[in-house]
Amino acid sequence: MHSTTFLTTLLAAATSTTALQITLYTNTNYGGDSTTISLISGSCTDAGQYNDKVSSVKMYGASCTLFENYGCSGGQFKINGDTPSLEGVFNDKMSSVTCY
Ligand SMILES: [Ca+2]
Repeated sequence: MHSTTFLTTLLAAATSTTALQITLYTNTNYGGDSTTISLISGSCTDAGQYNDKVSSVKMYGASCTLFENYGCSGGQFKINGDTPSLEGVFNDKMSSVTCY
């Protein structure tokens, strides 16, 4: 009985950590075209049609690392909250992302 309760608790915790979403914007200050993508915690997600176009990001509590190339490789930039402008650091560079 104890082990069943423990497993249920673990599953609930695992499910909650996968509920990550971020919104990518093609302009600064959350302007231009945008897309909200769902992410699995710790997995790599490619930017698709937003490749090399992202200028601001909303995080909804997630912490993310942006990558310069597909497959979470190349240069990295870590963001821990909503970021109204990537200019001067990672503007129009993001090709993939990992969040926690
Ligand atoms: Ca890129």
